[in-house]
Amino acid sequence: MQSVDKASVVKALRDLGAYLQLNGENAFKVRAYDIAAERIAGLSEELGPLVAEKRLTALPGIGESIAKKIEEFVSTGKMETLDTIRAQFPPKMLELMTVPELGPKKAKALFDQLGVGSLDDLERACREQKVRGLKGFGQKTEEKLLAGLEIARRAASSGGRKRLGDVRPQAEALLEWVKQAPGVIRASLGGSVRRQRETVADVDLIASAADAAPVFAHFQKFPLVAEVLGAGESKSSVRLKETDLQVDLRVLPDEDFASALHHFTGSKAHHIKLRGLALEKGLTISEWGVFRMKDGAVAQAGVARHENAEAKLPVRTEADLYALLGMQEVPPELREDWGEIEAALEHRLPVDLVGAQHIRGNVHSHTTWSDGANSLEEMARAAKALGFTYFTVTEHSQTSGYAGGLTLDRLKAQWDEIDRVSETVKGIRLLKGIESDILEDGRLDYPDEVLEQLDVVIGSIHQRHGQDEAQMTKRVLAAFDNPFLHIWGHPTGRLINKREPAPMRMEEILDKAAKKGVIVEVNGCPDRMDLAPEHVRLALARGLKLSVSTDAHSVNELSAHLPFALASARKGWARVGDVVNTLDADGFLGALRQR
Ligand code: DGT
Ligand code: CA
Ligand code: ZN
Repeated sequence: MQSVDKASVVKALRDLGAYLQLNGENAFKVRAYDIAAERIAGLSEELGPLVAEKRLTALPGIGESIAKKIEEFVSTGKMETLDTIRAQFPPKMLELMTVPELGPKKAKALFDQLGVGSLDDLERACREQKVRGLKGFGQKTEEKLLAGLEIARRAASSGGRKRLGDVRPQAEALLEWVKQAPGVIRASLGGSVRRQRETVADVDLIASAADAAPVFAHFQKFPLVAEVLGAGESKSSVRLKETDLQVDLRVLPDEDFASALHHFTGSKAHHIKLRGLALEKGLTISEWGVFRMKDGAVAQAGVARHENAEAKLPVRTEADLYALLGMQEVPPELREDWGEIEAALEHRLPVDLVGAQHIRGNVHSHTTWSDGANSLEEMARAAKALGFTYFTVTEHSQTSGYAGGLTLDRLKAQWDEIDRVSETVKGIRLLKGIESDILEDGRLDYPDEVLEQLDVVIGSIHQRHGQDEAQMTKRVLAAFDNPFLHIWGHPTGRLINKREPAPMRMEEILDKAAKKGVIVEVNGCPDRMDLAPEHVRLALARGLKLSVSTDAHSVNELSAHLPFALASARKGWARVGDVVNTLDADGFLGALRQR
């Protein structure tokens, strides 16, 4: 007998189910393979003896015919039915099934009519606009498939973690939906989304109501639900269309809401440390609430046991929970066990983390002068409507020709336009800026006498990301020697789930930024969120100032990007005073010139 592990049996069954689906096999038959796969995956005993003793069919969900196939696979390492059906398709055919919005029928149609047999094929067919011509597809489907394709690729390259920027809009829409459910008293997002992690595996929602059933019924009717994955007494899970996101909703009586919200917000590391502390104080914390333990129970176990719990303590809010431990309330973004528990015990957690209400000016934005979608006037009016008191235009510089970078002549023509728009749009101050490339050797993209005339100079790396750590570090350090550089833009150049941060000796670079008075950007483009929180902390530890920037390329991004910059900054413990664009325009310009 071959030794075949459970995981390969599970995969064989799942693959066979998927191929049968492609071939239009009926849903019950397909589902039977999925059920069998799940059953095997969840087995606590070894597969070998089960097969040898012909006990497979005794497992619920495994019938005669599937049992035979498993036996064949375990004893020969092959499953003939699977091999036969697999041979009918290109080797990467099943990749296609990971694209949200692409069901088996559509996948089969694409294969039959266009020969699409992999993600790459699909991308090509969409880009060449061949898909829209097929019966039942159309231009909209083609666009959705392209978007879904990117999600599938990212998921494959990131172990299934999705970018916060892709997830949050749906998560928030679903929260609003749940708040409308009958009987809901309180509801909140939890988990990594609430903690503003840059990537998330799934979404956690917590709600309180006297009766959970009608809340779950409403939840499952959310228009974007693709599939209901499970429904228990206190938890229901769904998978959403477009993003392929899983969402877990928990519904509890209102008196348990705060402790459940706290539990399902995490992080796990934060909880582990907190629970240890609680035990020392004779308390146990769990998803069920906070309990005082019977006398002597602490010494006895070191492990919390329910039978040792005496009284459940009232926890109306998360602040109550922290107060029971003699601590400051820890904001969700900070709950990562990055030192926040120690700080909260000593009451030295920052109470003035930067928030949207503190941001007075928009920094870093593009218009149709380079690669933006809206005119300068439209951007200025939108920024004003959002309550910004100043707006910095920072187009790309000449080397970034691909992004409409401004030649010297165009830059000067743009200054005239800025003056003209300043005349027509009153009540917001327009600042003349540039996002200059940091060239390969660290020079900026215009001569000093031009840079000198600008209000705001951001220096960013856009090309040659592939330099090694030594070259990249040298390049950035050299850029800081230019006295006209004010802000270091999207410092690491990473694109979340797409491009790794450029290799560089960050601490050495931040040391020099501190010495030279260079301000570090926290870029709010959801692909970037750059600096990341851990680097924000390193910067703040050196007394550096931050610019919380939108990098808006359209009117919409002026408001849509700010929360992501704030998320990264807050998660890195940034306070109001650490951020230069919480100052008014004169204060901001003054801060840039302290170097
Ligand atoms: P994710 O989903 O990987 O992006 O990150 P989270 O933090 O949302 O993790 P998730 O969804 O697995 O669980 C949500 C929260 O539930 C987590 O942050 C803390 C709590 N939790 C889950 N599993 C455990 C556990 O084994 N022990 C403790 N203490 N808490 C847990
Ligand atoms: Ca989660
Ligand atoms: Zn840029």
